[in-house]
Amino acid sequence: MDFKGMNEHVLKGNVEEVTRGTQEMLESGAEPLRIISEGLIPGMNVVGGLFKKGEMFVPEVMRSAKAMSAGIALVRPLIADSDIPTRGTVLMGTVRGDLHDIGKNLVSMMLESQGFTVIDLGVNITPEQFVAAAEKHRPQIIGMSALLTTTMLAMRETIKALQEVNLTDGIKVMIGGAPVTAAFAKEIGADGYAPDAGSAVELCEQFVA
Ligand code: B1M
Repeated sequence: MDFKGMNEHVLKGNVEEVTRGTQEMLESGAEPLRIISEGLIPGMNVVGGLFKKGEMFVPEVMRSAKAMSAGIALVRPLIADSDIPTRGTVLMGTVRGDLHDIGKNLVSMMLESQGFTVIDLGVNITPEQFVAAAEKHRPQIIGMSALLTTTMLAMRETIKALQEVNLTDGIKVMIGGAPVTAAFAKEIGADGYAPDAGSAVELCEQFVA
């Protein structure tokens, strides 16, 4: 399989073919980083664009992300961590009281596919947990997701908690989730709001530019 074929299989969410193609490429001596940058990521780039235009939907995007992840899982052990170029670290979590994680996971997968390192804290993350993790990992970006009109209020508290220990000085805060709006982001002092996974990638790219 060539890189173009691999791009197509990622786009189609073909886990088996991406796995087979990655193995085949590794056996024929292809450089692991090239498999990621030329075989896997360009396919996911197309997915991101189509999703943003409403021409691809959540289940298909998840399938493509799974296919890409299957390839990356095979290549990753062959690459020293220091060799993997990262565009920045994003600390990600669903806020306190909220258990919805499908959108957050999708955003995380899209960010990883675009070269960001994502530290996913999971769901029901308290302001204190966000602060502790930010102190430990010193990310460039903190991402918060909320799907409930009640739990989105925890975003304000989390930002306050981060501000109290001066963590918002060097770290950008991105928020998202169905009930969240750009106006709400502005009101609570977030640095940005993304309505979907594609926009979240674009926003993070702007943050680290
Ligand atoms: Co719940 N739920 N749910 N739910 N659920 C909603 C959100 C709801 C709108 C359904 C409804 O009533 N019509 C409603 C919220 C009403 C409101 O507050 N306005 C609701 C409710 C009420 C509840 C419970 C309270 C129900 C109950 O128990 N009585 C309960 C709450 C549990 C809790 O969290 N404490 C509950 C539970 C659940 C399940 C566990 C059953 C399940 C979650 C499973 C899981 O996530 N693992 C669930 C689901 C699946 C939904 C719906 C049906 C689908 C959500 C989803 O995954 N969408 C949802 C109704 C709906 O939205 N149609 C609903 C797909 C996902 C890809 O989209 O999450 O919007 P979304 O993510 C998008 C963008 O928002 C954005 O990018 C993503 C990709 O484009 N985005 C970000 C998201 N996070 C981002 C972060 C970013 C940037 C962008 O930066 C950091």
